[in-house]
Amino acid sequence: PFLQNVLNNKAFLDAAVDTYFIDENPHLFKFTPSKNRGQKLLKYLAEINVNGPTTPLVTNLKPSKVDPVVPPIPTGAPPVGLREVLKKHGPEAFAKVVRQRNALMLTDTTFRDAHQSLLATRVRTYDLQKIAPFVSHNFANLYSVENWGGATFDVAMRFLHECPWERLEILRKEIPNIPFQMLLRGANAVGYSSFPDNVVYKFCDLAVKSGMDVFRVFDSLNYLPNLVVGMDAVGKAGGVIEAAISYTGDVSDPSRKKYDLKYYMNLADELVKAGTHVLAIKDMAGLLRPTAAKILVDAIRQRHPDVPIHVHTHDTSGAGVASMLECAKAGADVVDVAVDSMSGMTSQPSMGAIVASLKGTEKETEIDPVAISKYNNYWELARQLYAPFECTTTMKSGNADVYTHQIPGGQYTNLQFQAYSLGLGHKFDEIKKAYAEANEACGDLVKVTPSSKVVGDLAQFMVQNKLDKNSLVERAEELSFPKSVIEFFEGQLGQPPYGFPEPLRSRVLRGRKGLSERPGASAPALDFDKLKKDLEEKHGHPLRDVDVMSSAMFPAEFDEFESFREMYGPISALPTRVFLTGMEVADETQIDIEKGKTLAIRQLAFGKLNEKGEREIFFELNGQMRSIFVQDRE
Ligand code: 3PY
Ligand code: ZN
Repeated sequence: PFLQNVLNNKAFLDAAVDTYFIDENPHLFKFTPSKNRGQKLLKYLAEINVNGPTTPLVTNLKPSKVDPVVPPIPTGAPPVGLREVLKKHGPEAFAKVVRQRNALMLTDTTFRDAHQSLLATRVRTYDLQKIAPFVSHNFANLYSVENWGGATFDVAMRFLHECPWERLEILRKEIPNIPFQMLLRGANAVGYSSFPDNVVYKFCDLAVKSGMDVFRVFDSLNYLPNLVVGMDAVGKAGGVIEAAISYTGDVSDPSRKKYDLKYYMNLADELVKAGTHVLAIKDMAGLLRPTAAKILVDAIRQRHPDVPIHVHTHDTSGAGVASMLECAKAGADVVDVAVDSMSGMTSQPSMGAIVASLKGTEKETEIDPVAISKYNNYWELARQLYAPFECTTTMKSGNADVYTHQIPGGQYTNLQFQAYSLGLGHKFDEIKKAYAEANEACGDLVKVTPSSKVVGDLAQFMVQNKLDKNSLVERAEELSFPKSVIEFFEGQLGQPPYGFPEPLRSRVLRGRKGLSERPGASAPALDFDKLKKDLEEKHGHPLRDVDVMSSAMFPAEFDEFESFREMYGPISALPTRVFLTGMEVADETQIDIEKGKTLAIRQLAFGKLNEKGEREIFFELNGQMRSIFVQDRE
């Protein structure tokens, strides 16, 4: 850069300079320090080579050697999408347009919930960015692309060593036309417990500024005060409020006393009254059978004719497509789907199947099946890169048991995997039964992050201690319960709709008084300026507000992410196979670290262990030989 700057300078070229040139043109001599990114990446690759993946791989399957192929993308601007209405006329106008459409609209969850449910949330920005322009050009009629929130936020930092905000910003550039959607855990934002209110408000504000549009706001107990904090924060930030009814039980079963139609109608009324722009039914475990879907959507449609209804489900039982078709018939405006090769089982129902099923009907979607097929091919191959995280190593099919145990999609694959990896695969059935009993012991809860963890932890505790729901209550005073269970009974998650079960609560609390109001209400506001100053001091460079927000929610994870990036450079630019499992001798890879700057890396050799317990790994970096010493921790 130095020579280019100088040699292009007119005064210099005209030789009209003397020794004052340097004094008069100091800007020409300011160099950006070499960031040494190539060397850092080599260090990362050498580290994996010697000591194995830095990201824990869940199974021993290897990433496929075949790279996903991006279908051709037209040049020029993508077609206008629904986002234009939102940006020009605001959320109310957006909701009106959605409600007026005849076609069933779709949200594509492939970028978020599908891989959260099937691949342990591990899909990287790298692979999302590549296919994003295709989505922008071919699916401009989508209601939204769900690509953020839920578990993606912390998993990005924790396991992928990438910044969640950068993901959002990058995708926004690639997809300017389609609304983006995220999952907001109410007063927990994208965390696992309540934050001070000012954190939730600022989070939503930054999210909108970074490109987020539609916020599905839920609470794991359907606790209205928690929901309202999230809704209000979204509204103030200028986002679309999509308040969610988290669905459990079975409204088609008249013998059930809890979570009946009256319960849901009442909640729907409250959410509409609190100003939701769109009403979501969030069926996180896939419990909404087709008959129940019809009853519930019908009833809400009648009562709130002007409010768009958006339904989310998981296909765990295999009845997801059937349920979504019933929703469409009953007057839902939008349903969630995932591209075929990322759909089914604990993920969302298939986009291709729903589009095909509605062809020629009143609700025919405006999505092109040929484009779906191309999109599907990309994901079929991309999914194979994430083979180490495949839920299908243990889960081979859908399973209608879900109607009994009610375990949400992502948690089901986690629990099943845990059981298998402990050699307890044959006991998984017992864990599912315990989950159902633990749920009853807690008073029959809505189960979704984080209440699902309470029930899951209690289930495992019951299996370990050979307890059923009766002996659990009998022995409660002497048991040392998991932390999440104690916090639930303390009221740290909020108040469950049918109250806390007694005498279990008193026995768990042992004389302490639980909270009876919103947990975040009493939390002191967070001082962002101070946090920013402290963090900049700690990490030795300026930070953005979004970084400070990441730290506000996940302090330890943010610190680790920062140090990791400092040490290993732009690893988010590595192709996924290389990122996960590194290179082998003679492998070559091209890495675009910024526009117009590519590094070519070839691994040359893997050295013997020296007397210091290190190995020397040899690479070629843009034609030059480099070597890295790594301590072998074996
Ligand atoms: C999450 O909170 O991450 C969920 O996906 C809940 O369904
Ligand atoms: Zn979900």
